[in-house]
Amino acid sequence: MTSRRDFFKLAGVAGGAVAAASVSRVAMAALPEPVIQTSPDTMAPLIPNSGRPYNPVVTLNGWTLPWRMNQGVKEFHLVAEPVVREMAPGFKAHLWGYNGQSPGPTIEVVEGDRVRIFVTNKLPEHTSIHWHGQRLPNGMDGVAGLNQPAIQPGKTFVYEFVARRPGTFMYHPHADEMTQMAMGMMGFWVTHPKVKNPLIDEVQRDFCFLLNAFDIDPGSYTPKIMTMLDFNLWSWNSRIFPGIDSLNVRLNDKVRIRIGNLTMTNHPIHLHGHEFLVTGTDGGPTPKSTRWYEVTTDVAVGQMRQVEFLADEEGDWAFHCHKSHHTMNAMGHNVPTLIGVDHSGLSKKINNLIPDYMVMGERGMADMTEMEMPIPDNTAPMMTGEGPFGSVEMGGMFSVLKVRRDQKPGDYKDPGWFKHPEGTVAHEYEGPLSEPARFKAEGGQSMPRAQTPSQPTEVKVRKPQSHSGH
Ligand SMILES: [Cu+2]
Repeated sequence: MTSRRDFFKLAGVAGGAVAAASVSRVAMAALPEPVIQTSPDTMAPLIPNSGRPYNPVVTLNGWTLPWRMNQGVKEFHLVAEPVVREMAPGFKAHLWGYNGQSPGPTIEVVEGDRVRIFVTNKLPEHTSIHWHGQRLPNGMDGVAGLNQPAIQPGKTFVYEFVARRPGTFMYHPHADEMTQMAMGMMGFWVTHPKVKNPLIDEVQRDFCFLLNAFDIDPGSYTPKIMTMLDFNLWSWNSRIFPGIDSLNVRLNDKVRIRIGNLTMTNHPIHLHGHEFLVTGTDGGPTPKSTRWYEVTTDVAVGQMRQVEFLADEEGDWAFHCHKSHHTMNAMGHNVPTLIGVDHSGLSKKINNLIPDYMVMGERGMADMTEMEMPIPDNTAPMMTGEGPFGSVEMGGMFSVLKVRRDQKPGDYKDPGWFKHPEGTVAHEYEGPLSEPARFKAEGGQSMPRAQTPSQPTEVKVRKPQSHSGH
């Protein structure tokens, strides 16, 4: 496995002229060494060492792919391959992705750059890459069968085009898409402006992540690819809360967050404590006359939204999808509760037919030991995340924007929990309670009904049982 440092040495990316000069002409003629990254941590921004300068993005729980310059062309090497992604601490999923991870690394270039991307297929089936949103020659658009032959297993294809317009883009397969995207194959692409653009402000922090979703039964490792809507893991960059890193910024930083949606439903993304402007979509920067302040923006399927705000309120601010099912993890959704049901011996029999089969125990999860395997050791609690005041009771698409006065410029380290100034935290009221004053005509109506039913009707809210219908 090649580390990023090794790659820099090999490719002369960070080493500058000295290292580049030491790379032989033979090496330069070959394709760049692929860089593999398996850590799920948010990597520091990749400061460009060659080509035009720009303020790099930070990919939540992800990283940016290093490149090499080859006679003025930025060369990248993506490897489509099976990966193991830690979706949250203690929970690993067997996905497909690029260069060791799902999603793949972020690709960052500058408007006007000529880009050459080598794509090696190490999957068991053919693939292709579509560069979602880009202006490019038709034969580079990556729809297998339509624009190019599919990339067969073991083969490497080359894509080459000029990044013609600045903005936020995505990449994903356009071959057996349903399987490959359900397995986690996708990545982010940012094209920075070449010169100062009146519609693109300079920011101090620039974050990006993809919205994606998986259907992985508790205790198993591989997503079910046929699922259309009823996913049980709603993730940002294939991570679920509390596995999603916080977005750490300095007080009064101007912050940009770029969000792409490659799930099969929309996600109203909501930020606490601040108002933001939607400054860009897949089509590029939005005209200033179309911008207004919001605290939630809906990111529809296949869309990208870029939001910007001034982080001028200190604290730990929740940042999440506003669909409450999407801030929960697996378990409990369509998993039958068998407490009180006698199924003694049943799971053992089923296990002979389906080795990975699991049922919930009749007295609780402890009965799982009947199967001579541990209770599901590869799942995430439905709602979790220990905060400074107790459980946050969230999962899925949830994170925290941490705004701190003493966060150093360019420092993305987690500053820990916010220390609230004295007297600024909601607390229990301990004084005397008076009787609530109620309306005299409580329960009455402005216009009385002509006929009164003999029995009053009372309905009970039934807790939702599945995700279907959204
Ligand atoms: Cu959502």
